[in-house]
Amino acid sequence: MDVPCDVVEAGLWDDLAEEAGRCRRHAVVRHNQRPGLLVMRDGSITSPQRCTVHPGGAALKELALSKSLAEIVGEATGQARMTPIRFGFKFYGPGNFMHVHRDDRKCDITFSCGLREGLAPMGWLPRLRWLTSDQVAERLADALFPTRGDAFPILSRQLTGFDGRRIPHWRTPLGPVSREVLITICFADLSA
Ligand SMILES: O=C(O)CCC(=O)C(=O)O
Ligand SMILES: [Fe+2]
Repeated sequence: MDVPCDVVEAGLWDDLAEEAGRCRRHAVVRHNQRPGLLVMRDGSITSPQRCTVHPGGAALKELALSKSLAEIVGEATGQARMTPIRFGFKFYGPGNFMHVHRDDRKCDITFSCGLREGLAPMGWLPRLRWLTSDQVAERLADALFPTRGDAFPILSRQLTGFDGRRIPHWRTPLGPVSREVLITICFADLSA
C-alpha cells in the first residue's frame, strides 16, 4: 500500500533528509556473514546482509509516531492499534546488499521509502507469500537474489507498506558509486 503524500508534510521530509545526513557518520555496520537462509523460531528468515543502520532522531520519531500515519496503517490493515515497534535509517554504500529474507514475525506491515531520488527497486516474490518459511528456505537455498523475482519500487519520500513478514524480499548489491538512504518502519497490532 502507498501512503498518500499529504500524510507527511513536505517540511518533515526535509528534516528527515538532514537528520539522516547527521546520523550517517554514527551508523553501525550490520554485516551478517552466516551463509544461507536461516529459519528462525519466530518464522522469520535471516540471511547475509551488509549495510549500516541508525535508529534516527527526533524527525524519524515524529514520522513513525505520527497519528495520521497510524490511522492510515490501521485502515489499510483493518487493525485498530497499529504501533511502530521498530524504525530506523538504513544506509547502503557501494556493494552493500540484503539477501532474500522474511521480516520479523511481529511486523504486521513493513514500510519503506528512500530519501534520495533514483533508488533501485527491491526484489520480491509475492507469490511465495503463503508458503511456510521452511518451504521458502528450501526453494530459495541457491537463489540469494532470486532472478525470477519481481521488482518492487521503493520511491523517494513516498512510504510504501508491504507484508515483509510473509513475502520474501531482497536488495541486490549496489554499484561502485551508489549510496542510498532508506527509512524502514515496522508496525504491529498491539491491541490483541
Ligand atoms: O533495502 C530494502 O529496500 C529493504 C530493507 C529490508 O527489507 C529490511 O530492512 O528488512
Ligand atoms: Fe526486510
